[in-house]
Amino acid sequence: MTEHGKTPVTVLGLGAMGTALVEALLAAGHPVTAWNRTPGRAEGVAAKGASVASTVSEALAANKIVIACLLDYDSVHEVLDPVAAGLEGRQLINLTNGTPGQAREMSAWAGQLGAEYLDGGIMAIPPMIGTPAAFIFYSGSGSVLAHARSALDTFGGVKYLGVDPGLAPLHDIALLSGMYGNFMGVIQAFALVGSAGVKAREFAPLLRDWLAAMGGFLDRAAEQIDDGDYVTGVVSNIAMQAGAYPNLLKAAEEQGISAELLTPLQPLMDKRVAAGHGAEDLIGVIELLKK
Ligand code: FVH
Repeated sequence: MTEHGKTPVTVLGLGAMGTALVEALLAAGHPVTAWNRTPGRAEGVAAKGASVASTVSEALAANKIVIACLLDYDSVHEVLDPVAAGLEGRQLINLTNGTPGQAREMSAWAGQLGAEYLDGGIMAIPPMIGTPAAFIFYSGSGSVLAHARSALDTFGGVKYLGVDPGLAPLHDIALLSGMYGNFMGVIQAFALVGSAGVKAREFAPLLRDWLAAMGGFLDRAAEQIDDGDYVTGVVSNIAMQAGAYPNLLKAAEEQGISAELLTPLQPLMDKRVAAGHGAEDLIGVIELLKK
């Protein structure tokens, strides 16, 4: 810690996100040592006060807290494997997007090298870093979180999920799954009305209001899942929905639009109905996803 109570941090990776993280740290007064594979990308943060390490070893030696924000876990290993001994005594915080399995593997690997490990899933795009809209899921070593807390607070909200390092990427990927599912429906809706010459700008308010109204189903779905009861109080059962859903596919075909974003749901609905669950809510399909 500096005489001003600021925690010094090393950041590996100066892509769009790594740069935003460094800028947030610098703005809050934390000394930063940064390293990037392509040295030219460090010029911007150097001008703002970061020390630039010319090698990964130098970056690791500079500070106890080491944040990695690289493209993927393979690139983290590519960067750290050749200098693995330098991780001894370090607190590695990996904010690179990955899977729960990758996070658990990296935690075990870091542990064998004498490093503590905290994984993180960033729920923000680079311009959101440092604003109240950003938050990051963390899981793994609670003592790393405690030690690095003032630095991590500069990025946005901190949501700690427990000691299993896989929990942060699990929650990250779950939120992204919800987001991409939403995107798929939105893309399909715009394509469909667009095929009839309706301007996207004209249609957007209708879609926004409709999705906001439908968003209310989420808490009810959570109750049904936790209670394992997909029948009580059902208004629009899956048998009815499975019967109407082909119209979404046919309408796309009629309009000359691909229905490939929508097609996977139909066989799941049909399967659930065929298994005698036609009186249930659509959410019962979740049972078919469990392997
Ligand atoms: N940007 C976003 O909107 C999302 C928001 C949520 C979190 N993601 C994840 O954050 C990680 C970094 O993303 P990024 O936006 O910084 O990505 P890029 O701008 O493409 O920068 C990639 C950095 O990784 C370095 N790199 C790639 N491969 C290697 C390698 N084999 N060895 C060493 N470094 C490597 C790259 O270096 P360079 O190309 O400049 O030399 C950049 O520093 C990511 O997991 C997102 O999923 C971002």
